[in-house]
Amino acid sequence: MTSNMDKRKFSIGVNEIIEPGAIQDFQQENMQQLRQDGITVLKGIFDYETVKNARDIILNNRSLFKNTRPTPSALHLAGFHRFPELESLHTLLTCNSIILKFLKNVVNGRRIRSIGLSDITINRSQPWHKDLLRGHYRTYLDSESLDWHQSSGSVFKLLFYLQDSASLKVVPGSHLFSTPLDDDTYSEPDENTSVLSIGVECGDIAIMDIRCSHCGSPESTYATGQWDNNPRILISTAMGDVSSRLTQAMEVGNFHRLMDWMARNP
Ligand SMILES: O=C(O)CCC(=O)C(=O)O
Ligand SMILES: [Fe+2]
Repeated sequence: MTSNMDKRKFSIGVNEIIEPGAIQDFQQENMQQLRQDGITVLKGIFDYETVKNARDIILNNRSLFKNTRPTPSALHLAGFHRFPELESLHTLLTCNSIILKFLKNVVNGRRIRSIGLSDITINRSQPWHKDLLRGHYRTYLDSESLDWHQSSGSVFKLLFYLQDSASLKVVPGSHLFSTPLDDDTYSEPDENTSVLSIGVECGDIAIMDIRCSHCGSPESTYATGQWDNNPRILISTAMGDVSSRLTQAMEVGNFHRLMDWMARNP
């Protein structure tokens, strides 16, 4: 881990250090950003010990992961919440009171739940895409479930980087551009599109509308072996409004995609 991270002091749960009224403001600003750009960052949700512990658990269970990229140190486990060794890392996100309170506000007070779309990646590159079901799986999303005009959104990705990171790039507002899901090239920005780089410090949680176009690091970042000994780790999962058609459609389609991922990576 970076020395920068070692030096950081956390006094978080945010609840303990911010007045109740101020929490509202903090969430209000994040909520507006999520609606407008399709992404926001909740600062300092987890402390250093929690991040360090999560890294240790993941690195001690590397045998559960699959190498699905050219770089030998690149590892991925789809549906990690199903493994007892890693399940506590899922509930860390899905049961966190600040994250839950925020998401509940975003969906106008309705109940939210996770949908089975969870991943842990280690040193793994990620080209431009949306987290919606794409390619062959896009047929699970019909016009009733996927509404590009609904600014508030109903399914969100929670991204927990286990080190300071600036790998994530998004096209702000792209959650509201109707985009074909046949092929990820439609999600790539052209030279006239502005791209936002999302910097996070370890302990922060990025919350992204799953309709938002985004990418992570290129393969070249990891190919040199520079991160072999101090790997870059990302935990993510998705949560959605229980009453939303998109929540249901994503859950069904992702289940089939996950079964295919397992068949490809026995
Ligand atoms: O590697 C990154 O920063 C992006 C990861 C990503 O696309 C995702 O978790 O959905
Ligand atoms: Fe993604």
